[in-house]
Amino acid sequence: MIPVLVRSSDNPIVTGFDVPAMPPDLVDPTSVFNPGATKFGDLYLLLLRVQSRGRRTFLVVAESENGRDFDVRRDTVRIEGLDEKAEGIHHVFDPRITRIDDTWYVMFAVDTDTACRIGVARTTDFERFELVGIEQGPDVRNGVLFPTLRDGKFLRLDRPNRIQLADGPTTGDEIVLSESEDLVHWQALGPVLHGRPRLWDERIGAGPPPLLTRRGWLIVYHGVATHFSGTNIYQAGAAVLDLDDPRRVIARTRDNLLEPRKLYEMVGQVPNVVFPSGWIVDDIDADGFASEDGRVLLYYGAADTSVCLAKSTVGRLLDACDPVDRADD
Ligand code: BMA
Repeated sequence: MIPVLVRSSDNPIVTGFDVPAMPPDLVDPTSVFNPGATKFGDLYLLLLRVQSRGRRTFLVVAESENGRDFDVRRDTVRIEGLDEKAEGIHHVFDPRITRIDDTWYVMFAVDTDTACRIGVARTTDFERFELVGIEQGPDVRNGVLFPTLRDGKFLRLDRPNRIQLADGPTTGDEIVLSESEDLVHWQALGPVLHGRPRLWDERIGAGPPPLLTRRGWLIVYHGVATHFSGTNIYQAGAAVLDLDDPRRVIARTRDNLLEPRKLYEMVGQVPNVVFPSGWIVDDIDADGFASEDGRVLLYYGAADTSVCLAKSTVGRLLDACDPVDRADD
C-alpha cells in the first residue's frame, strides 16, 4: 500500500550542516526545523526556524529550484519593528506563510515572559520583513492565516492554551477559528476541531495554511499522543472544513498519516516528533482551487532537529479524510 504521505528519499532535506556560518549569532547551529513554505516566482522558499547552540532562535530563508535541494541564505531575517517590542520576548518561532494577493504574511509564535502569543509580519520580496503586530491576550499558538478574507476580515486557525483544571480538558486540545480586521486584534468565532482523548491526537494544532479545494478547506494538523509515559508523540493528520463556515468539519482522518518512524524523526533534540508547518501546491485552477491531481510538497520538522519533506496529492489527502458526522465530533 502506498502511504498517503510519502517521505522524500533525500530526508532530512535541511540540517544544521546546511546553514552557513553567520558569526557571531549562528555558528554550527544545533537544529533547524518547523519551516514555513511558499512559492516566490519560480523559487521554492522555506522560512527556517534555526536554533543556535545558545538556544536562541533565528528565522532564515532557504531557496530552491526544485523544492528539495535548498540553499540557506547567509543572513538571518530581521523583522522591522520587532526590536521596539523586544522586551520580554524570548523566541519568535514556527512561522507559517500565507500569500494574499502579492503580499506574503508570516504568522509566528512568540515566546514571551508571560505567555505564548501570535505575531504577524509581512513581506513582498523576502528581503524586507515588516512587523504588523503581536496580539496581546491569553496564551495561544499554532496560528495559521487563511489565504482569503471573509466579509473583509482575516481568518485564522489558532490553538489556545488553557490551564488544565481538575477533570477538565487537556490544555491545547482545541483548534479555534478567529477573525480580525487588522491581524493584531482577534475575535474567536468558535471551536473547529477537538482533540481525541487517549488516541493519536489528544492535543492538536494546525499545520500549514488551509488549502482551498472544491471539497472544502484542506488542513493538515499535528496531533500529540500524551498517554505514553516518558514521551509525547507528535504525528500528522488531515481534515476538511466547510468552505463557508470553516468551523464545520466535513471529514477528518481517523488515524494519523505520518508518525515518527525514521531515525531522524525518532531521535534528536525532542524525540518522536513530526511537526508539519508548510506546504507548496503548484496546481491551482483559474478560480483559485487546488486541483485534485496537484502535487503537494509537505515540509515538516523532525525531532525538532531537521527539516523533512513528504509528498502527496491534493486528491489523496482529501480521500484520506473520513466523513465526520458533526454530532459525533
Ligand atoms: C510544540 C512546539 C513546536 C515543537 C513541538 C515538539 O509545543 O513548541 O515548536 O516542535 O512542541 O517539541
